[in-house]
Amino acid sequence: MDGIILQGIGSFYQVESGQEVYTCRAQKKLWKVAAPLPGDLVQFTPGTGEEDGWIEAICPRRNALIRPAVANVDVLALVVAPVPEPDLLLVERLLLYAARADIPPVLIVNKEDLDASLADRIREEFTGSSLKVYSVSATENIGIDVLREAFAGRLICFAGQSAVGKSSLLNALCGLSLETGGLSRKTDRGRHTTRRAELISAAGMRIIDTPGFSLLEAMEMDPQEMPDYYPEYVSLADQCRFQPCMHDREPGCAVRSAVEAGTLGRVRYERYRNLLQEVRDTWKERYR
Ligand SMILES: Nc1nc2c(ncn2[C@@H]2O[C@H](COP(=O)(O)OP(=O)(O)OP(=O)(O)O)[C@@H](O)[C@H]2O)c(=O)[nH]1
Ligand SMILES: [Mg+2]
Ligand SMILES: [Zn+2]
Repeated sequence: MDGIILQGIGSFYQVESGQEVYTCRAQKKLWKVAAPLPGDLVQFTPGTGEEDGWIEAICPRRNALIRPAVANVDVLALVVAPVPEPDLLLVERLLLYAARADIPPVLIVNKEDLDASLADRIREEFTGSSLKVYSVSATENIGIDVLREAFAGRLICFAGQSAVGKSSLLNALCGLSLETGGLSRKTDRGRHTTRRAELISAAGMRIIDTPGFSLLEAMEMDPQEMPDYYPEYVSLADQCRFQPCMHDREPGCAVRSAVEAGTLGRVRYERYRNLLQEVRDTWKERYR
């Protein structure tokens, strides 16, 4: 039978097919290629009561991410909020991962009720980029209809720090009551309420809720690729004096001129340069 993996729990996987959810194990030969992920389309034989069901094959993936570990998503929805303190460098890294995996991203600024200015601040940082920024509140039901419309019929993956409200958004969107958690009083960080990535189909939407995280390992990639993952830089690149241009310190760089002129966001550009430096350092370390 054909199905889609909803989640993995230890060595068991929940596979949805039609209206049913089956519990299956994965054959070792699959593991050798890649661990099965939520969003994977699979062929499986359901269990019989006494015997476990088995996943026999994973269909070729359209795309996959390492963090969060998911496959075949249509949109990566990055969630931030005024509390916990937003980590926009984390957002920038996730955008880079998404671009590299060829997954279109959107940004959801949740908890609008606590600070309505955060979304505008972020929009300004992304001046000149086509990143869609939604301003919403999961608990006050602000902007949820707009999201529902944008998400209909697509597989959405939520990602972001713990306690920004990913599960709360899912609840608001689909009328569910997944567990949500507050902030730890000691650290002002999230409590990591969601423990594993889970694909949920409800109310005509398919959303993967994922556990919050705050760190990403340094990206291992050829620094030359970096400018390709910033769409608004790609469209200016042929106007740069040097070809190819890394938009770093090269004289006559059209991207830097646009930042100086205010048509591209300065804060994002600064994060780009910092990430570029990091990618270069990691690459050098590896090929020393
Ligand atoms: N004021 C306000 N609080 C919200 C909003 N949305 C969520 N919260 C609160 O934020 C806290 C964290 O929400 P969760 O939905 O558990 O956050 P999460 O991103 O799923 O967190 P992890 O599962 O730990 O990654 C809870 O106390 C929610 O009630 C909002 O729009 N406004
Ligand atoms: Mg959660
Ligand atoms: Zn340039």
